Amino acid sequence: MHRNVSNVRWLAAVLGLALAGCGSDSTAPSGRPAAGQIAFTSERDGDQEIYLMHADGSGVTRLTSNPARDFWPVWSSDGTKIAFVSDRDDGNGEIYVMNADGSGVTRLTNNTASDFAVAWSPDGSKIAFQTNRDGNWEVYVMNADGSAPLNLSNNAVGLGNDWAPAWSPDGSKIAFISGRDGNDEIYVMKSDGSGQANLTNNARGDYFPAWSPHGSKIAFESSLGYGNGEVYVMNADGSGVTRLTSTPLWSYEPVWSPDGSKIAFSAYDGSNTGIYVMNADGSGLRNLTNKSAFTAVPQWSPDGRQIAFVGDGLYVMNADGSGIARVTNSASNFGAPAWRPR
Ligand SMILES: [Ca+2]
Ligand SMILES: [Ca+2]
Ligand SMILES: [Ca+2]
Ligand SMILES: [Ca+2]
Repeated sequence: MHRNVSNVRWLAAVLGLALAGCGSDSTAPSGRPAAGQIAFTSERDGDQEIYLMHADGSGVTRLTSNPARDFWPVWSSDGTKIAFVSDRDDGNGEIYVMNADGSGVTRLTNNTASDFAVAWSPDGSKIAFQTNRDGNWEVYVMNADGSAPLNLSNNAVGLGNDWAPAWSPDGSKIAFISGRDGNDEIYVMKSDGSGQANLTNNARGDYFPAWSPHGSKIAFESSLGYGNGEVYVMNADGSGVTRLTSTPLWSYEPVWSPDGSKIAFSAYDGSNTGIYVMNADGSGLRNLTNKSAFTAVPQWSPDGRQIAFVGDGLYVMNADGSGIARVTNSASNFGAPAWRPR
C-alpha cells in the first residue's frame, strides 16, 4: 500500500465524515458571495497548528499557538466553533473546542488514552469521538461541553475495535466501523448506542461510511469480491448494496456532493492517487485532477461549487475540475481541509 494513501485513508476515515454542514448564506464585505473559508493543519511554524484561510488562500490566520501538536479541526454545524485534538496538556491526545477566531479554548476530555475522531452532531449539542480508554477502540459521545461521556459501542470481543463515528444527517443514528466480527464492517446504531446492526456483513474490509445528504443511503469502500477496493452504496438499513466503481483503480474515500447528485472519491491507479467524481449512480466517471503527483481527500465546499483536496499543499478547484489552484505553499499539511459551514 502506498504510504501516503495509508496515512490519508486513516485521516479521512475519521475526519472527512464530520465535515458536512449547513446554515445561512454568508457574504463578503463587498456584498458578493464569499468564496468560503477552510480550516487546516500545517507545520509551517515548526509544529502542528490549526489555521483558517479564505478558499483562495488569502487571509491566513493561525488559530492555535503552542509547541505541541494541534490538529484535525472539525467545525460545529453553525460554523461558530472548531473542535480539534491537541497533545498540549498530557501528550496523549485530548479533544478541545475553540471559537472560530481561536479564542475560548476549552478542554473536553481528560484521560491517559487517545481521544480523537471528532464528529459533531448536526444540532451541535453532542460530540462523538473514538477513544481507547477502555483498552480497545470505542465510539463515545459526550455533550458539546465535555460533560457526560458515554461509551456507545461498548464492545470488547476479539479485536473489538469500533471507530470512525459518522452522524446521520438528522442526528438520530451514528454509523461507524467495527472489527468485532473478525473483519471490518460498517455498523449503525441509534445515537444512544442502542440497536447496533452490521450493515455490510461480508468477509472483506468495509470502510469510509458516508451518509447521503438526505440520510437515505450510505456510500462506502469495500474490497467485496475484488482484489482492490471499490466504492459501493447501500440503503441506510444495509439493503440494496450496489457497486458504483469498476476499475483497475483502488477507489476509496467517497464523499457526497451537498445536493447528493455526485460522489467524489480518491483512487490509486498503481502509480498515483488522484481525485475522481461520478454521478451518484456510478455513471459519468471523471478524473478531476489528472496530476502526476499524489492528490487525495476531496472535500466539497458547502455550496457544492468547489472541491478542496490535499497534495503537496492544499488545493481548491471548481467542482468540474477546472481552475485548480494551490492555495498553500506548505507541503506539510496534515489531514482533511475543513470547509467552514455556511
Ligand atoms: Ca502546536
Ligand atoms: Ca486523552
Ligand atoms: Ca470496542
Ligand atoms: Ca466486512
